[in-house]
Amino acid sequence: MSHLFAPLTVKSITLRNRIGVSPMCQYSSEDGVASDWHLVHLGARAIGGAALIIAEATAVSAEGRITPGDAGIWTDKQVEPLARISRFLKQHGSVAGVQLAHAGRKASAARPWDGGAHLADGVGGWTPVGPSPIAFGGELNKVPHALTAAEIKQVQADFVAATKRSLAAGYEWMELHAAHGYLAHEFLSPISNQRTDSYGGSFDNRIRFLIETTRAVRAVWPESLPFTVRISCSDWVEGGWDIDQSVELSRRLKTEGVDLIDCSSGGSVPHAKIPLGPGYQVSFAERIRREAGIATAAVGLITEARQADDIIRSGKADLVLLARESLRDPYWPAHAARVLGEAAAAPAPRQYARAW
Ligand code: 536
Repeated sequence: MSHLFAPLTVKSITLRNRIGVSPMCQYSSEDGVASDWHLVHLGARAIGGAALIIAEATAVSAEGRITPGDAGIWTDKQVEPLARISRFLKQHGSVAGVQLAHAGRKASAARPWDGGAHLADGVGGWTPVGPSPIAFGGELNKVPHALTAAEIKQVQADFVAATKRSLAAGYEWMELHAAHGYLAHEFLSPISNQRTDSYGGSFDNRIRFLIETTRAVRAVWPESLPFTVRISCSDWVEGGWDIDQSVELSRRLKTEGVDLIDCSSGGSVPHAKIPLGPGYQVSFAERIRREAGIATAAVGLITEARQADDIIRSGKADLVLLARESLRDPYWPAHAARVLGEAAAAPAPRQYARAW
């Protein structure tokens, strides 16, 4: 028996295997409302056999969007189109996950196919917010408004309201986005957080925003459903956030009722030297799993069935998340099952049975 196709139970939810689709922005919403694109894109990956499908970064407020095309969950009209998608995913055996996000100082950007640079006010852009008035740099050169303590509370209230809507939309797996240089990560990293109040400076202060947000969201998200956090385990820059801090943060998050840490990296600075290569972030998932005693997901350049199976088999992570490989091959789980000699572990939908 492969390990990749062993079920995984987290709280009341059982995943049919260890393969998840990582959240990937589609920049294809209008006013944050999901479209038929999202149904087909995510639905295809449920048919392809993934156990968990985490929808793209979904903004808790309009100003928390990376681009005007981002998904959102700040108003009730956004719920039903998402509910339609989660019903479909569930019908086809997948668990529907949501990734709640606020882009912080990286907000107000053009879609990647429109160049990705910050949009000026008045031509679709707005003033982004962050812990400190420090621009990300490069093409994202807008100086963010530094959130006041009262504004921080409002953002956290937005996360709580978004969590209630996520439940109404039928999601059964929660991921808070605290990675990739977006708002929560901006508080964690000394590169973007130079506050002198209780949200900046010491490690305890820099993690305060995420810990408080986790606590507030956990209080309204059912105890019986999986609650997870994605972090960037390293900024890959001297003096930035790093894996040692990530291990300690993961221990604290565990005591807040977090069930799993999704271990990514990068995003704090435009020109980090990232040692890209197969499974380049897996060692972060391994360390956090071992040293913080919490379940982890591994993500990043995982493309081969045996590679994924080895990650699970050797206890480096509990779950693998595929991103770009899942775009190239929506049927990756079915193909991986065949490679591992377990075709029956990823059965075809009955409509496709004669082709499988
Ligand atoms: C990958 N990306 C992540 C995005 C959108 C753009 C691309 C997201 O989380 N919404 C990424 C990986 C590492 C660092 C930065 C960005």
